[in-house]
Amino acid sequence: MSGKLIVVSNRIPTAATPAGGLVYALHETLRKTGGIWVGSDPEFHASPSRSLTEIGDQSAYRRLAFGLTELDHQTFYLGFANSVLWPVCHRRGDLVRMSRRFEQGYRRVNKRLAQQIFEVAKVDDTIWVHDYHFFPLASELRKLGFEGKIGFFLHIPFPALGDLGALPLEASLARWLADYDLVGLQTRADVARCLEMFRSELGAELMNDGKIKYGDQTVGVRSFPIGIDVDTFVATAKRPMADAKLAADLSGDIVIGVDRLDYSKGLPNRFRAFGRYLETRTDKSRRASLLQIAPPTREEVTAYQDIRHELEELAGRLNGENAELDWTPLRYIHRNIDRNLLAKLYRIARVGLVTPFADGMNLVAKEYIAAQDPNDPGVLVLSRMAGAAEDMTQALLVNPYDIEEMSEALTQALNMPLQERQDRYEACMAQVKATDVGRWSENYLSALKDSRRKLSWDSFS
Ligand code: GDG
Repeated sequence: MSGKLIVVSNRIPTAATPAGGLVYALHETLRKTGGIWVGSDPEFHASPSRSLTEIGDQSAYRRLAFGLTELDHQTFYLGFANSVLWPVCHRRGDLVRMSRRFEQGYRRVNKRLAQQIFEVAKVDDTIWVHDYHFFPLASELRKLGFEGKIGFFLHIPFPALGDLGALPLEASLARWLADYDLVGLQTRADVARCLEMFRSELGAELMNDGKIKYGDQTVGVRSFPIGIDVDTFVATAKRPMADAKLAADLSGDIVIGVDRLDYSKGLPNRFRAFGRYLETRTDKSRRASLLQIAPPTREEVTAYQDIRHELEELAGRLNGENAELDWTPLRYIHRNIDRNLLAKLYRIARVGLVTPFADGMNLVAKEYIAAQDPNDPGVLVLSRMAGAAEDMTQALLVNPYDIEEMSEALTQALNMPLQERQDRYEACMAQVKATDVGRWSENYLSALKDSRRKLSWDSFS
């Protein structure tokens, strides 16, 4: 890469070495390449300045923050990004909330951010834009005259053609994405949907090398399945739990679920399936318990308040009906748990239960596998609708709408012989290693480097 790398994501990490998969991977990438990370920092929300604000005293790369006004927060972030785009991409058109103000806010923030980035970008710089908050960013940068490379990576599912109808007419994903050099998606199924959109909405032509041709330009569309920082996670999970009392309290058959409390994650059906498992188990003396960690997210959006209430009611009922004086079948924790502890909890759990209705990839599935003891691994029960299921086919794949099937999968997982558990674990672990997040960012950036947006004349002959 000749110029510098500029990474754009919704939130910018404020800690010197950020914890957590994606953020950590981008940090590592920038640490090696140098460059700039641009993202929003709530500290600057009250009084956003016109230009980006330098934060921290990073040596390897710079961090530049943008602020959002309260109106931006309501319309761009809670509104268009999380009450229109998120539900559309997760096949929940029924949860879309429409408002012209949302759309205006989304455009305003993207336009302003493009201007702010344009002030610091040089033509040989490479800009890597992350996620649905910033679909129009390349279009806005091109309008300002930026001709350098701009890549996009979508972390969530690419919507089906039919679902795109729920977007306002002027919000054309096809036109927005056509201004990038490379559109990276999580799965091959996402790529197929994206190509179909380009073909049908822009009449774009699919070329032999997987690119699309639109006017005199081309756009690469490829899948780059994201993963985790495998070595660090394996090492963390292996270390013994410091709290001996906690370790003792967690003995027995633990089934674990870890998800932001989001309606896309299928939590109510997971609770129902666990309840069904408890009802149908033949050995009533066996006391499996479900440990569900579900930290809050986007609490100002009504749909998130609704899912929280639904889950609290289900949790109360499940424990009311099944608990014994000395046994609580469901432990539901609506708080953030420390990442090191999380790794160890995965390791002691006999089953990892990952049952979203729709999910770009789902890193929890990969974390659960990476945390297992290869000599005595637990079993991953994974929704077919998660991006992770495209390659992790040796997990116990389930339909997240089918309570009975999930309950049967739990029974199968809790009774699975060691050899089968090891075979499945090894197959899944091979996939987890193949998609290590360090390689993911290298692969993406090398594909972006090789991409070429403008068609040269000889391509027309
Ligand atoms: C989006 C896409 C895609 C969760 N609770 C706690 C906690 N977590 C961590 C997990 C995991 C991460 O959050 C969640 O990642 P997922 O991939 O499962 O889901 P999303 O947040 O929806 O992420 C998704 C991803 O982007 C990456 O491209 O895979 O499809 O929706 O790392 O461990 N971490 C800690 N405490 C918690 O309580 N420390």
